[in-house]
Amino acid sequence: MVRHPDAPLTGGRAGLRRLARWWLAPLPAPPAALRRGPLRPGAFPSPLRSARLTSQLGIALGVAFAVCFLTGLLSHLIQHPPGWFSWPARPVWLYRLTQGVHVATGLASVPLLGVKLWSVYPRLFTWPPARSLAHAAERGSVAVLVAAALFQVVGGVLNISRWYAPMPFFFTTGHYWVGWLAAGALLVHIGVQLPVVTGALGRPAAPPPTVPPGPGPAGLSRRGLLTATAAAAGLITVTTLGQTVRPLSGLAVIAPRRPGVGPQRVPVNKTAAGAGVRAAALDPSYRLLVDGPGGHLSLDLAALNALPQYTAHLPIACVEGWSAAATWTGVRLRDLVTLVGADPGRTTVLVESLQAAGRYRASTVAPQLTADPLTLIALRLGGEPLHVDHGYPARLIAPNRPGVLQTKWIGRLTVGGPR
Ligand SMILES: Nc1nc2c(c(=O)[nH]1)N[C@H]1C(S)=C(S)[C@@H](COP(=O)(O)O)O[C@H]1N2
Ligand SMILES: [Mo]
Repeated sequence: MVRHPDAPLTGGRAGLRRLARWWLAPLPAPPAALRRGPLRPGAFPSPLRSARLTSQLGIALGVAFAVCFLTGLLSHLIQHPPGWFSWPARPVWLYRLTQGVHVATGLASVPLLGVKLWSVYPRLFTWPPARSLAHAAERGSVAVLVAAALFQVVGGVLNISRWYAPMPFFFTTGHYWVGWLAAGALLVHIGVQLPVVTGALGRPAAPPPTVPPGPGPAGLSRRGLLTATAAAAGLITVTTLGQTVRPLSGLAVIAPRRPGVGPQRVPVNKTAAGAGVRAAALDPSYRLLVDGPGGHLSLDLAALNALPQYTAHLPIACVEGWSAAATWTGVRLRDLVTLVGADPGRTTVLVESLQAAGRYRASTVAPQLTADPLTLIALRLGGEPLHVDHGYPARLIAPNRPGVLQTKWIGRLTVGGPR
């Protein structure tokens, strides 16, 4: 289409230009009488704050958040697998590693986020609060990022401390969706701040500020602050890794679980009493029901013990970041599946607990894991019958599987059950 040279700019481009002008137009100045307290000029004199410090902390925090987000997303996919996703059964310790890294990077973010927020919080009192609508929107996106980051870190710490009272919502769902919110807000933030970061890190560090004469302690240097922050992040990581890595267990002073502490030297998340299954689990008339396309079995403990027994050395790897390896003995799931006339490599198994209610009373085993020789209906732990808190009379233990899916106190197996 040929436009007449004298025709006025109409439609699309002119409209966009008008929109941009409106968006970037200076807003009226707020009354100067409001400039008191933290809003007055020079309210935050610390010479430690600089674009360079904030940039360095931001990069460290960005890396920690990215690793934490990706490992968290992985954990979500493993627990709620969409059709395109499959999680391998080997190496048996992979989930232990990825979830340990998720919790460790989340905890390392606590001091990083604290110091980062300290380095920028004077900007809360920026004057004027909004120069333009674009500036206001940018500040709004930072508010979303800060709120989401705090929600994730505080919620995560409350969850691994098993202190659910301050969270009147289901933690896992909230943590998952706010994780996406934080990731999106972080991308916007990086996009907006990238020029500032490259500028601040591209030029040499500013010379140390000249200290005004007079008494007063020598201030902390930027390097000193960064070292202290890194040391705090490292210390938190080491002291929580101790809840998984046996040689570090003596250091696990802030971790809620320790390897080797618990019945049969394995930690417990939910006890039999807590799940309300103690009586049913200890009932001598216990039977494991197995329903399949070719038959139904009702097996008492003697019958289960009479089947071929296998031993596997597999970890319990809790989503809360602790994990413990143990030696389990019992019946292969695939043997039971074969007994009720199904092909283990082609069928899912719904594993249901004697526990009447609760989110983790049931789990589904995918075909690949059903056929795996290491997937056991365990009857023993470390050679002894399972402690009731570990799932006596029978519990599921499968390789490279999150702890929440290692169902305890099994009452029924439905072969070919819903995925
Ligand atoms: N029936 C049932 N099984 C369950 C749970 C539960 O609450 N109910 N908790 C799960 C969780 S969260 C973990 S981490 C493991 C822990 O197993 P352990 O207590 O033997 O260490 O059990 C899993 N099996
Ligand atoms: Mo767990």
